[in-house]
Amino acid sequence: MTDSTVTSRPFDNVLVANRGEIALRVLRTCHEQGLNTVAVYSTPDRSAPHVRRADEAYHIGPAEAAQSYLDSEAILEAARRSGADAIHPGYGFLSENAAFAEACAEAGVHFVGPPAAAIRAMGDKTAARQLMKEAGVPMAPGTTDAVASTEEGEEIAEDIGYPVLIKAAAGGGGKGMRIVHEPEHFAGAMDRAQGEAASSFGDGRVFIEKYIEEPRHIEFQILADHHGNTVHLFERECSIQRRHQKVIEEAPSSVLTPEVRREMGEAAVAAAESCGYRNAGTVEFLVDADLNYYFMEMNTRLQVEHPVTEWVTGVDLVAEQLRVAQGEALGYATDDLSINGHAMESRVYAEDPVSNFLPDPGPLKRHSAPSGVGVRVDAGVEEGGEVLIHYDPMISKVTTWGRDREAAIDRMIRALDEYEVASMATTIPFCRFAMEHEGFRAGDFTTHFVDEEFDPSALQLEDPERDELAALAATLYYAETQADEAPTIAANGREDRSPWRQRRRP
Ligand code: MV4
Repeated sequence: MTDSTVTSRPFDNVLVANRGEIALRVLRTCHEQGLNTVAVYSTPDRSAPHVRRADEAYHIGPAEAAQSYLDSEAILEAARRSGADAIHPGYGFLSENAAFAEACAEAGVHFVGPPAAAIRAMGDKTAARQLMKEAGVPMAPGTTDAVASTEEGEEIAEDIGYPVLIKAAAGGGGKGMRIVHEPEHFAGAMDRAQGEAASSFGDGRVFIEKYIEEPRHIEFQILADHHGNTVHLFERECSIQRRHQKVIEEAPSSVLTPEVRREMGEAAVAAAESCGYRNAGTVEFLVDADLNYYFMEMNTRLQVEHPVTEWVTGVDLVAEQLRVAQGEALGYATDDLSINGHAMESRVYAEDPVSNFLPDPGPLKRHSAPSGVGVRVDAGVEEGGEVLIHYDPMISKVTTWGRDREAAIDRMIRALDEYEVASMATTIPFCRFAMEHEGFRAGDFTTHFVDEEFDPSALQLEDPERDELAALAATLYYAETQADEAPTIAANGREDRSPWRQRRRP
């Protein structure tokens, strides 16, 4: 059954409404498909790699995202001037903005993503839970409607049993969420949750869920075409998070049994079909120690961590998004796919793990990314470039593939050790800490890993100032001597060829 809405008209000119690594990622697949590409850029991004890499580029406004990458009019104007017949939103910015998806349709430009209705349905967490209930998708016990009063909320919490979570209906990603352990704290928590929801989302509605203790975050990649085919591409484990920001992801999860994987995959497909989903999306679940799984949210966009799924399935998710948006059928089912090996991803943020992951944006004086067999780096900045204060401080994503989880982890350690970044602190030492952490290596961890297992003092990093000096000294050193002298021998006996590496002292 083909959607009446879709008109199968191939693209030849795609505008990428984003910046950084995801813009480059989408441009690469477009160029591989011989498509003409259009970039948009804010003033400080004038000489950014994505601008140079696109066939043409349009300035859309000043640094502030609201006047540039979030300005749908400016982006649609660029589409009109470039004759773009499709817009790929990437992730973040306008990627989950239903009004933008509609504005694209009105402008006769394909929005490479789901229908506006699906974005809206999954954007409202109570509407999403209502649909999951009808679709029989397991959820944490709780309400599917907003709670009308504190009294009603207290009754429901009694029924569910403490601890409970009060969540914002318009929320997501942890914003507007309150854990309540005792009845006497409920009323206060409800007030604060409603207040925060109203201020953050302009919608003070909240709902209640049973609090799942020590959960893991496991999500399923979905692809749905306009011909009634919805498939899943297995799961990603994303439990290593700090303040609801993922730092390390992997595929597959080390804890799912084939049976639970099959069940969760079917639940994810049912979740997508329940809202008429099309294109690429992700269904997030919480999984407890007994492998009970509960629908949490559905992300209606391509995810940052999509490369780990690409590694283990061999599927280019952006290519599939473009094929689906051009009206093509997927042409395969989940059973035609299989998980090959294991993939790991480390997010390299310009953040200082020693000082509570404080952002550390600024000029990137030294940037030499690792490569080699089984290593992929999606970087959005380059040496001599800058990590701008206006946007997410992600420098790159390092993904490694191994025939099994241990091989992928050991390859990640090699890659992180090879990575040279100077003039700012990064999350590389934290990712290295995790890769060596006994519990992580054993696959025994939850969403509480960072809070419970990570103590910054364990890193004992070289101080950045000394690093800076070392980097400049090394630049001069190599310039003068071209490294023909014998290298210095570090404390662990290993040749310390370059002081740039932000590794932990042994
Ligand atoms: C939960 C939960 C426990 N029980 N819901 C956090 C953000 C949003 N994705 C939902 N989140 C949670 N919802 C119930 N019923 C725990 C979290 C949670 C969490 C989830 C995934 C990954 C990291 C997390 C960190 C804190 C809380």
